[in-house]
Amino acid sequence: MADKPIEAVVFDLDGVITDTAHFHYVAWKKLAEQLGITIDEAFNEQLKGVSRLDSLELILRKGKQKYEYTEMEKERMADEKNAHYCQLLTQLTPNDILPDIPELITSIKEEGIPIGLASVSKNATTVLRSLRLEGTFDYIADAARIKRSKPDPEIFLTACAGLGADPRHSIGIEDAAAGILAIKASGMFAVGVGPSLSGADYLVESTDRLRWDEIKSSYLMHTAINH
Ligand code: B16
Ligand code: MG
Repeated sequence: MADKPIEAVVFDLDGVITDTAHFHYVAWKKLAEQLGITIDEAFNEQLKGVSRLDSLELILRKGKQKYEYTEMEKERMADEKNAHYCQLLTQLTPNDILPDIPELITSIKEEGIPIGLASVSKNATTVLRSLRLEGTFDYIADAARIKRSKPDPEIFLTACAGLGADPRHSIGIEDAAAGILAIKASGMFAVGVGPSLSGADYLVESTDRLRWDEIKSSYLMHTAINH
């Protein structure tokens, strides 16, 4: 088995480190209702990993209102959703870090492997601060400077570049379909977290199933087969 060193592990935030997806959902649902559009949890799956304005476009398209608003009106709606989301975020505490994530981070760091964050959320630093995880990541890709949201690989490539890592020797961890596509498009090994996610190289149902030794074995097996 070819033993390629792992150069970096890059985490998604919402849905992997903590579950803010529900807060996003509550805030989008309220805005959608004001527009006479109904969204449910199943529809919300499509919004995971998708930027704020792209999420609004998907909601408007669902309500057949895609062409009814100016760019300025859409910015205002997105701001309103964000204000509500930020208000919900004030409830977030370190108890909201998803199960076994601290142990996983510790195991990776013990091996001297740098870790990065690839969240398209412009609220990522606020979320990290609430979870008391600021300073944990060696590099945080700045969502405000990312031009293309997931499934484009830009944010994962930016995180790898920031860590000085070759994406082909790095691992990405994601809970969203768009995120898995982004990791694969970047050339990284994709770890998926979620009950109904496809396309990942290694998949677990929830974060409490993430074991560093098992991820490493799967990565090594994958590189042995593919290189
Ligand atoms: P914001 P991730 C994504 O974060 C969320 O999954 C997605 O639902 C949200 O619309 C997006 O961030 C933008 O977030 O409105 O806070 O900038 O999964 O990439 O960590
Ligand atoms: Mg996510």
